[in-house]
Amino acid sequence: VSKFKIIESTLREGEQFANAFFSTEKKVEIAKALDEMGVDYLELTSPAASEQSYNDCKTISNLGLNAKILTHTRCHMDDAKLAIETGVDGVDVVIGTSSYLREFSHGKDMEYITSKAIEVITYIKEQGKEVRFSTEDSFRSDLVDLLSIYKAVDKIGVNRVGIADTVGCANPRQVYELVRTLRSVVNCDIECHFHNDTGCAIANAYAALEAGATHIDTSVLGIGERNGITPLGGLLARMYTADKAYVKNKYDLTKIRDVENIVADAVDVTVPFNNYITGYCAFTHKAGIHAKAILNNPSTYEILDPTDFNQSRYVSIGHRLTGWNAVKNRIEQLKLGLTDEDAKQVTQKIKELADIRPLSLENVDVLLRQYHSAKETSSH
Ligand code: HCA
Ligand code: CU
Repeated sequence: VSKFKIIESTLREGEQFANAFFSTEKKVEIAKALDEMGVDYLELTSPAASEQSYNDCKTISNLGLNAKILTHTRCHMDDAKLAIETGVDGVDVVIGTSSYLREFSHGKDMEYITSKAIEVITYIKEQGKEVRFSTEDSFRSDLVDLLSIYKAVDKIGVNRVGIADTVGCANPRQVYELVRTLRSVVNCDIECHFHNDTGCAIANAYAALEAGATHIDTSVLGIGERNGITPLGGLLARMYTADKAYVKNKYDLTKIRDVENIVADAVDVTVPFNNYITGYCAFTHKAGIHAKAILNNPSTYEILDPTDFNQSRYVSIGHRLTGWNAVKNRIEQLKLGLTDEDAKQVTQKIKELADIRPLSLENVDVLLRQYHSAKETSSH
């Protein structure tokens, strides 16, 4: 699982998010920020979508970023030609293969799809560019159809084949099985794209990697069509947990928050409270028992080390679940020099007050200081 590549699709799938409208300047800013983080590829909206989309592919290809620049097109020669004109490093080609898409979208049969795929892939390769071929709605496509088309494109030298859970219906076990099967049929790399309609987008990405996939599509904060896809931050959290050294070495994890802020701002949303790594409570510890252990050794209740992500840990103490060890720690931070017995007493006071209303850290500090000075006065 440790070796994997990220195809960052905020500038393609992310543009399909309800609120997204990216100016050229904003795209450039996002592209640079993602590049600094070290993502392997940036995927851009098809140049066939609009004139600005076409120009933006050119602009971003010319930035001289480390990340490879891809654009994402339908499986059409016209689109492929436009893509090549823009100077991108590669093209992610997609076509629908499920019966839904064949009936209600493009209306083509598998024979036609296969011959088109071969024509388009051959052309892109002849231009010296990287090419991926993916089937939209893979999990509701016929397995025999899928494997035969992937086999055909692998044989003519496609760089990657892609699996897409377009509607977010797949679960990790199904993903593992499909990728495993595909792994035994093709030699090329395998890219996976997971929508999050039913909450499996990160778990599915992980299962895909376990089964032999090599590339995962992400977007910042998971933005995309409907409720989006595998979020970049969440995938990094998952992969950090699987192989910390590899992930820390390859990606600049301290930049996640900046990238998310740029994108959140651009699409007019706030970072969710429970977001992976950057949600406001992602490193807040509350229960007295947790707080005590955290103060002794953070790993007791933290799988992610906040400092690796340039985040800080917060131990919350102004509430009824608080414990005297955490309160004592705050007393020490304030250099108030109270005894354990004092800490226990003042903790009881905090609990009494917090049963009526939650206290801010400032409220708690005032209480600790009052206790301290009351004690000083009485001892003189
Ligand atoms: C879409 C297309 C896509 C493509 C994924 C891919 C999907 O429906 O907008 O290229 O692998 O989810 O199927 O985003
Ligand atoms: Cu998608």
